[in-house]
Amino acid sequence: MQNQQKPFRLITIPVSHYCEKVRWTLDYLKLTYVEEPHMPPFYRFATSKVGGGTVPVLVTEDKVFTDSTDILQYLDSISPNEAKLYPTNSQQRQEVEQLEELFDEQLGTAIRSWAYFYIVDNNKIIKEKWTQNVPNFEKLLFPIVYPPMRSLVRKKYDVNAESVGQYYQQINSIFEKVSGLLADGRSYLVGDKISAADITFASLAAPILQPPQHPIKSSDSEELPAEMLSKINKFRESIAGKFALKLYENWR
Ligand SMILES: N[C@@H](CCC(=O)N[C@@H](CS)C(=O)NCC(=O)O)C(=O)O
Repeated sequence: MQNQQKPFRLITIPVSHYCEKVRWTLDYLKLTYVEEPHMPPFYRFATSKVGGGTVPVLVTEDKVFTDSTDILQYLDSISPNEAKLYPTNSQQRQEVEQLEELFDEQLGTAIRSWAYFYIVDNNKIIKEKWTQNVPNFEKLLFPIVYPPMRSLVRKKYDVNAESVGQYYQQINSIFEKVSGLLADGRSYLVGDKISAADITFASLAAPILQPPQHPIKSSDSEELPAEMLSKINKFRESIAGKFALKLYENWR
């Protein structure tokens, strides 16, 4: 049970897939929270004020959580048994945790670098992505702030023609692993109910699947480079892609 009086604070960059992982979990668990959406680099003022760095950051009355997995584990610890996203069976819990770590460390990062490669030079697309739901003054500053940040984004996320193929392969190999797990006809990645592994997979894969139920609007298909769009369509048609899209349809 949410044993605090006030709603949680969730500091986000709204389009961030790690933020979506936490937002979905809060919605799924029907916990009350207020999202504080910011654009890069303004989110830093909000997160550093509470001792954090990257987003998402969850602020409770007692504690600040600065990593999406720590946030999910905390939210799970205050949720009733029937809603838990981490199985009570220790073998299954370990499987969920291992998958969540794989998706966090290797899928979310690869998708971010791969996707930026196609759009980093397109100010219109980046503006649409970065400024959804953020305060107006941040939105107004986008044309000044983004051009000098572009090279930082490239550097920080290793966005370049040499690495893009390797990130594409990394995404494909995780999609193949997920498709393999689903080959026995199971409905969820671990056990017989939705878990943190499913929510993590679907939310981190969302940027390359563009589920219609996602709370942040996707780019219009016609705006995306043809090569990116054709690969997105392939991801959407894969077994793992269809699985994540179904999770969005049924649970988001
Ligand atoms: N392991 C972290 C990753 C979070 C993360 O990479 N957040 C990105 C947004 S997608 C971020 O804050 N980037 C800005 C930065 O690194 O300063 C988590 O799961 O919370």
